[in-house]
Amino acid sequence: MSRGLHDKPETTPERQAFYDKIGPQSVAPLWEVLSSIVTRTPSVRAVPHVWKYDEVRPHLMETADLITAEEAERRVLVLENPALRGETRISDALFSGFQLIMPGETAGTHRHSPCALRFIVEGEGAYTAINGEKAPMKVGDLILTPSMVWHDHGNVGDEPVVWLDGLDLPLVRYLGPMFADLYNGGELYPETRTAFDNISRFGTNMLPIGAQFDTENSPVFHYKYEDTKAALLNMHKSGEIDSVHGIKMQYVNPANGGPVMPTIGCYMQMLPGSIRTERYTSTASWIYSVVEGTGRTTIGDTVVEWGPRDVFVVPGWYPHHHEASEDAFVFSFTERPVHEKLGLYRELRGNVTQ
Ligand code: 1HN
Repeated sequence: MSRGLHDKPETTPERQAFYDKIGPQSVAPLWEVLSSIVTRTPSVRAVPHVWKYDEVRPHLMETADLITAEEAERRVLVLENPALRGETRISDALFSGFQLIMPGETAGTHRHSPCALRFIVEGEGAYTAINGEKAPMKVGDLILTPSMVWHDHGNVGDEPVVWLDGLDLPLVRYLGPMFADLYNGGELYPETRTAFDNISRFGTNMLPIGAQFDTENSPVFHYKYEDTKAALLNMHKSGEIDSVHGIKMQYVNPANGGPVMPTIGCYMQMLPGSIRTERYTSTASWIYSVVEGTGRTTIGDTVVEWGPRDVFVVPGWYPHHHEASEDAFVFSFTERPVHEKLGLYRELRGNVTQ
């Protein structure tokens, strides 16, 4: 841990006796803790880690025999940061987990104040319905369920479907404003619009005349991988490659050009084969989910090897750089928009030291 504002004063017996005396009144000396709290640079609790899909998948498939999606409400295996076991989080501010839905199952309609994204990892034939509008899932698609929108999932296909959930749950728990309801005590929200309506209205570089927006959530809640990948591949043809990010695009809210939800930003990047990026260090944490390709990422002193469907976490202020062994497409999400809104965001590019 980096040194703080001052050297912690010695805890003499006389001082300890004083602290013991004042403790019962719920008061404590700041100078005993100041150096460990106000550090020169971030002291993040989460550690770098990779979850290999081939190792997690058998456990996930076993859950299908253990509990139904209905009984579980959401059949999710949480990706718990090894340094934060039991805290239901992948990084200090974010939640992530793999969710499984089997053919014929539904996961009922509910809503909650934490916002969520799903990034589709395996299978076809499932959907998420948002306020009664279905978003049919394909591998690599991004589907958003912003704060307090009604959502349910179903699988009308004939194979298991798995996606990665990402939520700002730890952040909302910390701040306090947690709210959640079941739709009509457990009913399914009725179908309101045809599938892909949100994309037609808001996701084709056009907006309905008179459109007005009263939230920071993107009115597009489904971003198809075929479109995302086509954009990155075409950009690659220009030959312009960012030394830190390769070719990296942010999914945006077409109403304001900002992140797709107020607390979570989502990105897709192409790392052309044999690239070695320069180091990137940011105050925010990043959760990466590999769609295609193989490579490795060095996060501080930790090296993680990755391939399709693997997930890894880069906690805040860890320098990291990527090496791709073949053309790779990697999705990521981050609480960076929160840092930016609070005026706390910082980043370093390359081998600068702080
Ligand atoms: C949730 O509602 C979903 O709707 C997924 O699919 C994961 C994790 C924590 C709290 C609520 C979903 C969740 C969740």
